Amino acid sequence: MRAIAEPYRIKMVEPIAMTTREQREAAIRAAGYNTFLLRSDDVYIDLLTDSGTSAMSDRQWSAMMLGDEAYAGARSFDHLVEAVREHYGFPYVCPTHQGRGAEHLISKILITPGQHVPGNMYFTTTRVHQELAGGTFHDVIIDEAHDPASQHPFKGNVDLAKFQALIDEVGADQIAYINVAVTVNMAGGQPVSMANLRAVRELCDRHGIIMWSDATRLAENAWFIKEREDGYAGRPVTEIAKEMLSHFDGITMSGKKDCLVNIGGFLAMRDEHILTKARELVVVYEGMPTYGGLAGRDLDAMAVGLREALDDDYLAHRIGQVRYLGERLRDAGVPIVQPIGGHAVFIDAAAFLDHLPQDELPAQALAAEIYLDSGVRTMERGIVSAGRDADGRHRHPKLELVRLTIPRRVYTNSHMDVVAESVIRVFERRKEIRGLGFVYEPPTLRFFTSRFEPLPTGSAAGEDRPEPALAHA
Ligand code: P61
Repeated sequence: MRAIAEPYRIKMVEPIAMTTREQREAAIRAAGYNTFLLRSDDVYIDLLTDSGTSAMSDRQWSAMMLGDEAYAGARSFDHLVEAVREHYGFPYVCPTHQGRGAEHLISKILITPGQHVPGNMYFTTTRVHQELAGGTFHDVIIDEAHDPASQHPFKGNVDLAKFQALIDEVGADQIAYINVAVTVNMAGGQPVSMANLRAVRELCDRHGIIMWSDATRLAENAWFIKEREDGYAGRPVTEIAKEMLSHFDGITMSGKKDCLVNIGGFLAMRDEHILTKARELVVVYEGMPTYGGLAGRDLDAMAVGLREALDDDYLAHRIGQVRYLGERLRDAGVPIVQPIGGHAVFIDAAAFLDHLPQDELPAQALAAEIYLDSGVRTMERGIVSAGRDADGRHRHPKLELVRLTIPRRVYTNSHMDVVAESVIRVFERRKEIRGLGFVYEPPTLRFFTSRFEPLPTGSAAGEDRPEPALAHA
């Protein structure tokens, strides 16, 4: 196979600082062992998220200079609408400050309290907004998605039998809509196949159910369809993406991912009534319907980035870079979620730290340990992220993961080498790693701001182990 180099050259650089082990020890202690609470200045390679961390192109920066900052009716809005119509195929757009702004609006619009919302695995902000609107989330993803070792090529697929069972149980009129994420973040950046989207559409049509999408990483999903699904190999991603989106009634979008911008999001849809309701709400929560909490320049940057993210050469490198890191880890025996996903490599922390029970927060502990080793910042995606159920008990997700998230167009494969070496080093001395306990826990989205402390030495599973000190508000 031929090497794939970055399909861009570097015109501006941002120096990053190296830190000493001593500095990192002080920094992680001050952050309560939560990588979200580290200062960016204390981080060497930042793989916390691919959200809002993309490098923009020269074309995006020049579009920003032409942004129209009129309070109402700005032409920057028209540019976004044109791009969405051309590439996503939706006639109507309502901008929001970021993805969760769009999730907030659509949850309020489509959910009547008491209704149910199936989806292909939960996402933190998505589920919170569904619950705040009075809905109940149901996971209808295929079982393979919960198994880190399963090699299923489309682990994001909806399990049609689970979806049908929910319809039979609660009745189609009690289902507000189905939310299909492309790709599925919490499953490891796993894609949904075109065949599955077609089948879900059929089921929705049969029962009169709205089919919505969290299209945050739609370009990456389209790339996987091109690579893995029969009949799509020779086709441009622009075509595949448009076909994917043709199955949906509308989408919520976090532009911070596959629109290659640092801030922004939107709702896009076919139904004028939903647009009218979105406009009524957006003026309350975000801003005028033509800017939705963004500056005109942000809308212009998003319109350009939306197109760039659908470029085949860009995606070949993007997905290739994530795979490069994943394969280095896998070849060294580090347990990771397979197949390697679109935006991140996910370490199976339960297998990596198999001496720690889930209640000792293995993924949180591993993220802290990787930071200590090299200054590489990663993110917990396990029991801490899953939060508590309605009865106040910890949810115990099947996946206990650490996410190494690759920002778009930011790092080179030399950075990936440094990351791989660090994780492998930590893996070699994994038995020394201790668990963590909560010392502060907020009531919602706790992973962002919780604080932890190391559990005492010798508190390994099976021994006399103190309960983590919980301070649930
Ligand atoms: C991330 F730790 N993702 O992956 P907003 N849908 C999907 C997302 O991935 C997503 C949003 C909606 C982030 C940022 C983040 O628990 C966390 O523009 C599939 O961030 O509002 C965001 O879009 C929301 C990190 C969000 C988290 C929630 O890093």
